[in-house]
Amino acid sequence: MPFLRAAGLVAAFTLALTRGAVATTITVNGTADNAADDGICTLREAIIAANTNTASGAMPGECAAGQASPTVDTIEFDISGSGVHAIKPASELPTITEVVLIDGYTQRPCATNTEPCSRANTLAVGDDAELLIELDGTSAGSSVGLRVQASGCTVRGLVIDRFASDEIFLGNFTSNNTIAGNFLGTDPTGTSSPSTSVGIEDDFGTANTIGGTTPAARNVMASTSDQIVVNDNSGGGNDVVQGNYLGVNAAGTAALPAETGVHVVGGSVGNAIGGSAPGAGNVMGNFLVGGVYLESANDNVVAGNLIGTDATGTMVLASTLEAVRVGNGPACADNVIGGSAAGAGNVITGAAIGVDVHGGASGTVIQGNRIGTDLSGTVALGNSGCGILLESSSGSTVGGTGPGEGNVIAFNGTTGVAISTATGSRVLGNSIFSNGGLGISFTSRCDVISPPTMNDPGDADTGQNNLQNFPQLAAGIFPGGTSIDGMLNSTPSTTFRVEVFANDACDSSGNGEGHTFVGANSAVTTNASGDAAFTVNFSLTVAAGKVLTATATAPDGSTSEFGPCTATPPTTTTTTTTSTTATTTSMAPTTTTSTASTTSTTAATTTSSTAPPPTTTTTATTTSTTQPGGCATEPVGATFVSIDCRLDALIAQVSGGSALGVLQPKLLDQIQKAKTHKEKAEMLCRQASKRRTRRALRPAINKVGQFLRTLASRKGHAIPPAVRDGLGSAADAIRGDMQALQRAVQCPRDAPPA
Ligand SMILES: [Ca+2]
Ligand SMILES: [Ca+2]
Ligand SMILES: [Ca+2]
Repeated sequence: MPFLRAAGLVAAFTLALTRGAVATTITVNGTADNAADDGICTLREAIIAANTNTASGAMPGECAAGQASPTVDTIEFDISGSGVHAIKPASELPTITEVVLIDGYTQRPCATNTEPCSRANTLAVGDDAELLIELDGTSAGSSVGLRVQASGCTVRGLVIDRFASDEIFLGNFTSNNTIAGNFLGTDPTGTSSPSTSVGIEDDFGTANTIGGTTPAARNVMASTSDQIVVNDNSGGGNDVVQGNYLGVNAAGTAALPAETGVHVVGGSVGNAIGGSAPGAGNVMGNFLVGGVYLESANDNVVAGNLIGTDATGTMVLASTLEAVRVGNGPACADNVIGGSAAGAGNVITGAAIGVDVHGGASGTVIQGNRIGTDLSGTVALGNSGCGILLESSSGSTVGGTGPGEGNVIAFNGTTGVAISTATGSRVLGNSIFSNGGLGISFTSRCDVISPPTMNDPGDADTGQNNLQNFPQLAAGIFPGGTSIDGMLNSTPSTTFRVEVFANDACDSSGNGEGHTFVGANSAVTTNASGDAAFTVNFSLTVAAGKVLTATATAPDGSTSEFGPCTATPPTTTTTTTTSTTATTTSMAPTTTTSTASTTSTTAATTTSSTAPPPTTTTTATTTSTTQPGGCATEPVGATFVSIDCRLDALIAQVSGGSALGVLQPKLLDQIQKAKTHKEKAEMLCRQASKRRTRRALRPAINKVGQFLRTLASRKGHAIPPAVRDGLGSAADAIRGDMQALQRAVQCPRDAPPA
């Protein structure tokens, strides 16, 4: 039965019928590799018979003569005996030069199935194909398994392994070939890989199909090299790679070796790696360099794939540097990772960096993916470092403003979207949450959590995304509703897009992530001083209790980091602090000098019936000040929680402090650095390193000291006294509590989980 799925083959077959030619079936009936008139039709003889349209000999059992192209000859198998039959060529088999269908599924009988006992996969998840013909390259020298130098061919139902060069090579200017339903580089059961070579090299081919959307079309492939190389520097392309299992066993449950899943090189254009249709996605369970590596390749689409997981997309199998790599070479433009259509998003995990765009890549579009989660977007499958790293590249788009364009970027170890040296990188409409560090960060480091990049007045600074300033939302607890006001200071007389996101809680950095996109204002225009007051109206009602964050995007596409969270409302998880006088409920800034007995115990729950943990009590003379807004209800004391909240409030005050004049950026920088050092100390405490925590608190205390000295300086006296005193007393109280904490801290008890 000819294999009719490939359009080119249908055309050839139809043409053959109209000419009245009868397609020849050439039946291989032995595993030998010779060519002799001995009554055995070997695979070597069969390929020659199909190529030359000449019988291999006169004796019964020899290969029949093929028909001239475009008639499609069929090579079938009927080798006596049960089980897997290994054909071990002693040298490379003849190059296939005329259209042919090689069908391993014709072999019979076998032990486990009724006839036809060799059969294609029937499973949507996993692969139960029964393959009984193995081409084993052990004795073939530096050979290719099957070299195809014809168009419209189909190779299916074979195991091809252990060839030194490629298992299958699709030669120059071939087209419309289909390689489907094979195990390449694996053993016949698809449970291990004995191979070290490229699985399929598609060299300058056009419109070749590797796999397909049906279960029967799936190839299972593994080896220590690239699985599929699409190399089209002579203008080929438009190849389709779908439904395959790459670097994963046939069951789809365990990693097998792979250097890359699919490696597209040489200016190859318009290839589809997966797709949005059911069954189109490939599973790339494991890879050393990348599940997909687009190198000097343009206009390719990578969609619907499970990259780094098992075949269910719920378990991480890979553990490598990059899951998707885009870049290198002179041209790597306009590639699309994911897409807005249903089913177009990829699951991307199992790496230190989910997607790495680098090497001068331009116009890369990353949309609709799950980067660090399963397909539902809720189960944590985080990459160990960044979700996305945008290195030397330009004009990338992460997410978008249309339906389905946003990515979920969550549970990654450090930064959600790291922008290293890239310019004009849009990050819009995504759901970014529960990453270890910032949601968006101007950083080149994916191995560490980087601190927020501070705004500069007028935003004249340069760097990745021009170090775009972030917006500042109205301070205080968001009361719930459908809009919020804010301020942006950036390039004068320029129109920005401000996006607002709702979150359950503030990121530990204070500059949040963005869980749920709630609204945008694309007409935020700065005045000649670079200032713009804005209102963002939401597309939905946001409940009280959410904290909000915002980004700004410049006309060239450069998106900022997330700005500071609005203040966090009081939570039911209380922080207990014994304090004699420091707790006040006034909303107005008040200063109370007291001898506060502070303790380092935290996070006692009201329902606990066990005795509280032993506390270390220290007595410190501090000047405690309640903060306006969000910290009004926070207990004041020497705890990370309290200090964090009060630092946030102070940062908010300084950020919006037009009365601070020329000192504003300096003061902001000092207090933000204090916060950054505090974060580091808190993180170290969380890691139970008390000694390092205490040491890390020192620069935090020093920065607050610098802040106080700046306020007290000659220039500081230009600040209205009420403002200066308010800031000074708040900072002094924070410093006192930091010092108390430094003396008495207990780790990790004093640092609740981030
Ligand atoms: Ca023979
Ligand atoms: Ca022929
Ligand atoms: Ca800036």
